[in-house]
Amino acid sequence: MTKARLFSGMQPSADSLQIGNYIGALMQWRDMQDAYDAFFAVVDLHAITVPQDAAQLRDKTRRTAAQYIAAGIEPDKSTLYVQSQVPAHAELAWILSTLTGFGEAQRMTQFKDKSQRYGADSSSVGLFTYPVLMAADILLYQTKVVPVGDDQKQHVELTRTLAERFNSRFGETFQVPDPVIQKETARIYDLQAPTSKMSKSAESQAGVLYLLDDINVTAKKIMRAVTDNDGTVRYDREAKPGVANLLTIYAALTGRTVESIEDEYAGRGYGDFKKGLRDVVVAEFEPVRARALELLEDPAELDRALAQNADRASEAAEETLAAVYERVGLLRRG
Ligand code: ATP
Ligand code: LTN
Repeated sequence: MTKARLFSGMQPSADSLQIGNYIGALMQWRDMQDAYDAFFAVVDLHAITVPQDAAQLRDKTRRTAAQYIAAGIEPDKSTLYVQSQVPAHAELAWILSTLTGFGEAQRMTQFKDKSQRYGADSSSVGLFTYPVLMAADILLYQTKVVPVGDDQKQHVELTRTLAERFNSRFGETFQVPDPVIQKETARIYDLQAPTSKMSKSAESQAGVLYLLDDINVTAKKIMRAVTDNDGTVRYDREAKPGVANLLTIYAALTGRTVESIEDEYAGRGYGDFKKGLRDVVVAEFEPVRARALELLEDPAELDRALAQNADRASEAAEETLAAVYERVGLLRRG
């Protein structure tokens, strides 16, 4: 039986991924890659919807790919590649943009958030059409399953709408994908501001646990995490967001229940709890960091693996794109 297709991606928007990307995305991708025919892209064309430095973008792209591999995404098993190396993404995005309503795109909340952050005048049309490119990513591969955080749910809904619209206008062409929304328990918050989502491009790095940080830096950030004055290790997202967040990380990395961790630290202070968490995070990160840095020492080899995977992706993508061109009525080159 052929496996169902899975697609997901991350933007190369920082030198290092953070623990939220690891728990909320990479760990799940790793677990799903056996059951699905999985495609994981480093979406550099999405990253340039906001200004990037050219040399840094290239570096961040390699670093992101190296961290995918170091976290257990296997390039021989999954198709792990760089989006811009498969031109079909941009080509399909153009066609889908002609089927997307202006108002429909305007309703996308991520655009509203980001354009507010950068100011309406310096927001590009590319930022506006970002979700259409994301739809192209997904639809090119006849994707069935799209694991994403809930912030991306609206984009996957738009993708479904565009697939259905194309299919009804031009004939059955695209698989209509289903989002697989990560559990709330996989959502990680900033250690210094535990009501804001942890983000790799956050302004302050003090509350962000980066995969590639020096282990001592990671340890310090954990020991300095914001808690409260109550002194009991208990999960209460509303009243004790700092402690709840640390418990979430602890449970996600160990596979233990929050209750068993609460029991273990009952009657002990936050210092002990943080030390325990520090040991868990350091043990998890150390090999991943070492492997990523090792991969980055040989960029030519990494580039070769990515190119091979891009060839595999192109093959699958071209099949869909040819069908699309045919149905839309673009004249084939003779
Ligand atoms: P940026 O700051 O560039 O927006 P980010 O760190 O918020 O980056 P994304 O690139 O938007 O992350 O997301 C990549 C993947 O990681 C997505 O699947 C997203 O749901 C997941 N993810 C990001 N941050 C978290 C978090 N704090 N908790 C859980 N999952 C997260
Ligand atoms: N927009 C997503 C990244 C992304 C993606 C995709 C995720 C681009 N294309 C296709 C799933 C499927 C983000 O910012 N997390």
